[in-house]
Amino acid sequence: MKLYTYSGAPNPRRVHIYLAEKGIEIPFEQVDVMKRASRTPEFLSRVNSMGGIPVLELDDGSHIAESIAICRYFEVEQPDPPLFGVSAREQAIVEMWTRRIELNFMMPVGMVWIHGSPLTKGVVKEQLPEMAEQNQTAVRRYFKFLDRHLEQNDFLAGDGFSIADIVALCTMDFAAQLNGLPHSPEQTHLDRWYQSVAGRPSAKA
Ligand SMILES: N[C@@H](CCC(=O)N[C@@H](CS)C(=O)NCC(=O)O)C(=O)O
Repeated sequence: MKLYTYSGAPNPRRVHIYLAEKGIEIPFEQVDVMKRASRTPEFLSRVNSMGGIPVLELDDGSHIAESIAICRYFEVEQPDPPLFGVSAREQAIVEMWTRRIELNFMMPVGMVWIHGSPLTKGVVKEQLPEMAEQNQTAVRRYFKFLDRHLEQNDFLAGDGFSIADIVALCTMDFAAQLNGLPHSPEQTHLDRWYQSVAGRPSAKA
């Protein structure tokens, strides 16, 4: 078993944090996505037909792509501590927040990265600056939404730390560190949550 990953990339980082929370150690292999190493004919045909990382390679030679699918694999293999909820209600709430963060938060940050970053200029076919601007606005709006939600909740899905917090933390750091979009410390509820999750030992994974 091994994980194809790339240090500093937000989607593989979800898996690294998740594994650290579980205390699971597996070997990994770096794939330089900035050099399009996950888009070679060999990688596309043998590892992930969609291109991109993370990808988990199992001992039988099969591959699982998508960060959340990889974490779900380990959740079944090692349920404790639970990071996808336990009861039907908890699992649904965790799923709800994970999907919200991926679709309404990570997606616009990704659009800012693709259309507004000098680092992706040579990699994407065409950058559309107005696309970057629109999505910057969407990200800033989402910070406000999260701040309001976290006024009433310790963690995104309620009382307990979950995969939804991991996805949101990776998105926040990606927004701030690579896209110049930090949250405001005046968003005190979001900031309290951020300091709490970023301060966990797993966040250094
Ligand atoms: N939805 C996927 C997204 C994977 C993804 O976009 N990975 C990025 C790195 S953060 C990547 O590999 N980009 C390079 C490429 O797609 O060629 C997941 O959650 O794993």
